[in-house]
Amino acid sequence: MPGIPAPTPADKFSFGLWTVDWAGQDQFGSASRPKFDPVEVVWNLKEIGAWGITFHDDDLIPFGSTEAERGRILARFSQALQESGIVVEMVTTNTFSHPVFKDGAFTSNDRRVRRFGLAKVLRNVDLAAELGAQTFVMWGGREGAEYDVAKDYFAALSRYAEGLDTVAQYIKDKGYGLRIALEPKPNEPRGDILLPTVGHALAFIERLENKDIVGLNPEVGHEQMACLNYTAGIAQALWAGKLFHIDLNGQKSIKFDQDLVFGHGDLLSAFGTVDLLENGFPGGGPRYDGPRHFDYKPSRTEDPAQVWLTAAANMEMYLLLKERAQAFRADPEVAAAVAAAGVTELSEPTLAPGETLEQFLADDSAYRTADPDALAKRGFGFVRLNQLAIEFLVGAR
Ligand code: GLT
Ligand code: MN
Ligand code: MN
Repeated sequence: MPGIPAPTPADKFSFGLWTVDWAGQDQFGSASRPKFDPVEVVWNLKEIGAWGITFHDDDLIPFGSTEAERGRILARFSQALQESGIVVEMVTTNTFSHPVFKDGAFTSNDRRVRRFGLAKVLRNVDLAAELGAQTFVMWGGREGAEYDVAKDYFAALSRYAEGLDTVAQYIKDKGYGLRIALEPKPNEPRGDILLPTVGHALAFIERLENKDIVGLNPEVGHEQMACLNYTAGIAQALWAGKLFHIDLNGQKSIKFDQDLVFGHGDLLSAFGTVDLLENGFPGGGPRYDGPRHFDYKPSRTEDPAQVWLTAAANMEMYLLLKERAQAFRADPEVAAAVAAAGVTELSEPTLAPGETLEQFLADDSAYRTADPDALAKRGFGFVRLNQLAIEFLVGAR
């Protein structure tokens, strides 16, 4: 077995400032450790082999800071970025913490709040562009409702689209090289959140005027909270040309958002995710080459020094799974099992090259003389193939 892999900047691992800097406050308890200085976070990330950092406006510049304070904080932070070589690949806006956003930002029933939220986001777009980010994530955690009678869902979706199109138009007008990535989540903090899953968000994007620069930032735990398959979700986003960014973490089944270390939830699913990200679709197709971004929370039980071990654990999990997924795909026995299972046969179009619908209907062998009972006799061997994957995953091969 290979040893513990060490991350390098080429792996493009990035972390949210709000992840390693989470002080452990939750619904039932106060902070269990102090917050770090953002400059210290930059240097610690550098130290453990990360490549990038991401943040919400308010993570770095406390809500309500004066212009002078904002300038001082940004100058200091930018200097640390420059000296360390850590890049800001993504920026996002906090439209969920301040009570003004208790009924959402873009979809609040209060129009004044919607205008405030939109202005806060546009201001942050400028900052994202200034720092050279490529992706602008929008997680609408407060865009939702607890009570169906309290929200006009048609109007809410219309206002959501209006807000997003306005931001996207602003990005285009300014000539910024940014793309918006929507982050779905089914619930928490709202009882129900709009755009709850990858599928809902993909369908919503199609209705936007500026859909060309709007895609997705799916998070492992958020799909799993909805009992969905993350790998299948990002696969569909890739198929649609909309996988702009990813949030990797761990979640154990349908419960509150756990934000565990990547791979510390459903390990087999994490293997499938890394296999797709690193090896692509078995029959070829679009690839994801963006940042491997971790959106997890160092458990409340960990002390400040242990926080960095938890951050390193995300990267280690990814690299271990990458090595295992590559070994799996390189194995001749696996290749034979993949072929026997028909996995690669699925890439072959159902109609022959140039075959017309008329010719197809005239082909008796397709239906009239076909023997479905004989076709049904084929065993696919999916279980054997999955067992092989697990043998690689646990290091038995
Ligand atoms: C918040 C949320 C995350 C999102 C962040 C981006 S904020 O921590 O739980 O999933 O990615 O806004
Ligand atoms: Mn989460
Ligand atoms: Mn996230």
